[in-house]
Amino acid sequence: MLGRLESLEQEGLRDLSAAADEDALQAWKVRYLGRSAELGRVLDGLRTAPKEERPALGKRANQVKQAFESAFEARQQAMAAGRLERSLQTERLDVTLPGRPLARGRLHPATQTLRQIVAIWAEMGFQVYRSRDVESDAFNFELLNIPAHHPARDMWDTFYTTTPGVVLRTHTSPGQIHVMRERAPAPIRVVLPGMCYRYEQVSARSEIQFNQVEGLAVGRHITFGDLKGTLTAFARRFFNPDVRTRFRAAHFPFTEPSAEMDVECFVCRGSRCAVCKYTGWLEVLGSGMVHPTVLANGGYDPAEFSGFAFGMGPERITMLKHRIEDIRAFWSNDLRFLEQF
Ligand code: FA5
Repeated sequence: MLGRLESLEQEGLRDLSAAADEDALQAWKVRYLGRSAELGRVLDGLRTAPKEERPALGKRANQVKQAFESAFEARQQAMAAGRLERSLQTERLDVTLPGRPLARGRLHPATQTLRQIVAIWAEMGFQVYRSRDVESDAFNFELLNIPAHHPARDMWDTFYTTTPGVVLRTHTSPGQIHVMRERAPAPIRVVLPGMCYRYEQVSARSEIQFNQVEGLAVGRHITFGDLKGTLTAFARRFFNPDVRTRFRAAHFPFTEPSAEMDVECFVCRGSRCAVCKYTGWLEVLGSGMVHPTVLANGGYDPAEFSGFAFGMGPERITMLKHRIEDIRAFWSNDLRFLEQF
């Protein structure tokens, strides 16, 4: 029996070194260390062996078992190390290769300007108020002191809808009436950003769809001086701290008096160039003191209340700031243009 143990050990170790893969290794384990393995039967047979041979036989059988177990473990580890080494070779990853850059989205230049404008007004205590793009003729015109057939309607070429009396707003000014009716008789300081639509010939300066930022302040003692001071403070924050402004008389039916604000041309600093059309000034916005009729339409008594309003176009301001010559670039979706911002 001792002889059989010797040959079993040699056979087992030889078979183990011939096991080429994980399946073969497991089959080997079942065969040499499993429940019905020959070694187990030898150990079971010890009971029937002559008494004086039993200690030596038992000792040898245990040695063979331990030899099998440690050889199995070593073989298993070697196989795992081999697998790892192979996968490191075949699935090699070069961590020094430069990554692929992610394409990052960005805000449209008009949106960037719109947000910048709104942020400055918010800092100056003006709340942001949104009103609808689709308006009634009453809000877009009549309540703003522009009755039907009034010649001033020519200033706003309108997209009419198939529903009589419903239009796409031509400016953000109808928002003034909405805010006043909601807040009267409390004081108001709001800005109203939003898209406007005009049935116009598209040109380098004019689009049929563009943004405006409306502003409205209503209170008991608001003067034209407040209008000038507030709009100049805005221009200083938006353009540069020592920009010069000028107010030119203008006409809007919903403000009286009305004025357009120009800023000193920041290309030539007032010394006249092609950007400012050799005037030294750039037009930035329309403004004025809220007309008494409009105050009354909004629910404020014009004998007690006064206010100022203004409207500016972020696309035109962006054009001035970045010297963009054609407004059509904003909506033509040309990435070469958009990616510059
Ligand atoms: C108005 O629309 C008045 N509602 C502004 C106003 C509000 C005056 C409150 C007084 C009190 P105007 O038509 O000038 O005014 O337009 C105001 C601004 O919108 C212009 O200065 C310009 O920046 C922009 N804008 C007007 N038409 C276009 C257009 N077709 N394309 C791009 N921007 C335009």
